[in-house]
Amino acid sequence: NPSDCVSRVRPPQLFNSQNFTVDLRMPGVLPTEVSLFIFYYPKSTHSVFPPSVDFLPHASMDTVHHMLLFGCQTPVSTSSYWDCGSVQGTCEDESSIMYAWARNAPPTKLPKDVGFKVGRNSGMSYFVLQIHYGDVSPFIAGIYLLMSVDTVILPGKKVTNADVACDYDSYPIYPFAFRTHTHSLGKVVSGYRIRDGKWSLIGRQSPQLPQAFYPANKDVTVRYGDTLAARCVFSGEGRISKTYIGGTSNDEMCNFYMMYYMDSKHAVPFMSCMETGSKELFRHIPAEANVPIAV
Ligand code: IYT
Ligand code: CU
Ligand code: CU
Repeated sequence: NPSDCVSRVRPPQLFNSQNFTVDLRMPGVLPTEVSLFIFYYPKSTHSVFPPSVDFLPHASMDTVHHMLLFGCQTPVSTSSYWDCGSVQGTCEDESSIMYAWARNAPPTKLPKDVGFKVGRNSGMSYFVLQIHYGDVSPFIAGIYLLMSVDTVILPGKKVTNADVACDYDSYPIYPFAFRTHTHSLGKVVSGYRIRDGKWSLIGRQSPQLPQAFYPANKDVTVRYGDTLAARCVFSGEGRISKTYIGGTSNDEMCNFYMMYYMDSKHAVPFMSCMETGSKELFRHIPAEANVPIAV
């Protein structure tokens, strides 16, 4: 189904001589799993292909797993290349596989003086080269925000914890940076992954220090079934009335941001958690989460 393909404009290539070299480069093309390239072969019926074919991969092509060359009369698209996801749209009419290159196999040479009939009148005016990429795993970054929506800080009370936790139910993420945010009453904010009851620190910082992104604990990755949790420790000292979550500087906020990367196939650019963590769960939070960071 060609409409599933993203076609990109690139001038078609015409081959006029018996011997030719095709230099296939894909500037600015992020390889998806399958890409198709089209070549028009206008020569007369009696041309044969391939006279001799070699596949010389460029350094940037080392993700290519295999390539299939089809010959046909009517390609599904006449723009010169398109990405097809898993769709194998090549030709409207019947296509013939003419050649295959595999990553770890040397190109097959046809016997001497043997070739495929191609060109005008042969039913094979077009070549469509299908490239299957092997390990295509660009990563996409995203933000996971844990925030409290219901914390109330009592005036004069030395310690109030804002606890937030959610079950993680998406594809694996790899946190690499974290940022904390409170207003003036926040003493320390910590973020954790809980797996099989074990708490692992992703990051811990004073929100009174510059609220930049700091490096996260790289060993802690997050996958389906884990729980993400954050605690903000506040002090109500100096206040004469209750402090609520809100937008002004007299209000408070409890935010733990996690910057992560994840496989682009499942990329989710933003996720958040606003659930109040249960007392029972937070009974097991490591003691460090309660230790204010001196500024
Ligand atoms: C109530 C609260 O905690 N607000 C935070 C987090 C937040 C950010 C965004 C909540 C929502 C958002 O759409 I964007 I809903 C808050 O405002 N944090 C600030 C802003 O992100 C600038 C901060 O500095 O972290
Ligand atoms: Cu393959
Ligand atoms: Cu704020």
